[in-house]
Amino acid sequence: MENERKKVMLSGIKPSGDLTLGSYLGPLHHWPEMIEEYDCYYFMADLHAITVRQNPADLRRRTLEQLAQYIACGLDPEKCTLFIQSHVHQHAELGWVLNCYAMFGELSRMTQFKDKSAKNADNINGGLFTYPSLMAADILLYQPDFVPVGEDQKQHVELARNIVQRFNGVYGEVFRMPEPYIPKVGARIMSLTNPAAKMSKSDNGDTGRVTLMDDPSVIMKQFKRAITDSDTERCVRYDKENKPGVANLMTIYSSATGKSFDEIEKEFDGQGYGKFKPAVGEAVVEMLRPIQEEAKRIMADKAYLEGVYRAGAEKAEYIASKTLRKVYKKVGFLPR
Ligand code: AQP
Repeated sequence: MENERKKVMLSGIKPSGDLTLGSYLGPLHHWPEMIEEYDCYYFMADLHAITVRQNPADLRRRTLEQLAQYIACGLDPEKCTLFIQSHVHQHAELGWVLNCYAMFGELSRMTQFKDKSAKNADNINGGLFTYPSLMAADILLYQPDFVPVGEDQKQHVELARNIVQRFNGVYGEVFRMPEPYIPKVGARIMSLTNPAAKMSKSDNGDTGRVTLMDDPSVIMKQFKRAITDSDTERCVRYDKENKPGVANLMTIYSSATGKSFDEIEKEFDGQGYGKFKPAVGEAVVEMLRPIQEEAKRIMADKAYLEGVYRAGAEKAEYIASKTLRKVYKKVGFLPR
């Protein structure tokens, strides 16, 4: 019965680069707590990753590592559905159908398309342009109630909602209307060398990245050379506008230790950045240590990982195929 149905939630990350501190403190960190309350689907968005050229061997490696890291971060495969997007062919199929219900003008307005086109001027492919239709398919196949998204993906969820309205308007209640869910504490982590830009998995020009599996010595080095600001007061104070580098470090430190900005300001009062930056590095090292150990242990057990992604794909496909069957029927495809 409808009122007994556990609310459904879904999210994915592209294996387009090694997961970063941004991937963790943004979405991933908050996923495990959702498992208790929601029926959660978490996937490796490999279909999306190829909108930018990938080295095939690296993509395969990262997809598996990402799965191991999801589990190490607390996503228990017994309690949620973990799968690889390309294993569930309904994503690509519904993506095509929804392309026919997404308007050129809408797709042209997507800021991610504009950003990625600027960054990949030699490869502005159709996939980059129609990415939001595939993302709408990812979402709508599972009829979720909520989609946890970063601020920068909100526009894509809005587009998915437009598609639902358009499609349901023609064919009746085929898709559930998904609500974007922006976790309040889901911090947006900026590059350590350019606090105006998001810390990204795959921006090769960005040297301000910390990945989930970086060695403690690398993490410490990255934080020691993090950009702060050039003002003379050199005090640890949260001022996103005028001290974005310091604000970013405070956000990271706060997420890693649970301390409030007030507490952090007091802790480093009168101490300058020389003490603060290594303290942030140490907090991150300690936060990541158990995840790294667990991810390495899981990664060594390939048979276990294969079992997880096979079972996940089967479970996901069961739901996805139901939605796709309904869609095919509604649009008028003759059953085989
Ligand atoms: N630095 C970040 N801080 C907070 N949240 C972040 N996310 C990504 N980077 C940060 C959030 O992670 C979710 C999934 O990301 P994605 O891989 O699907 O897409 P993305 O936003 O394009 O991530 P990247 O790291 O920038 O990948 P590349 O370099 O390949 O483009 C999203 O909800 C995102 O907000």
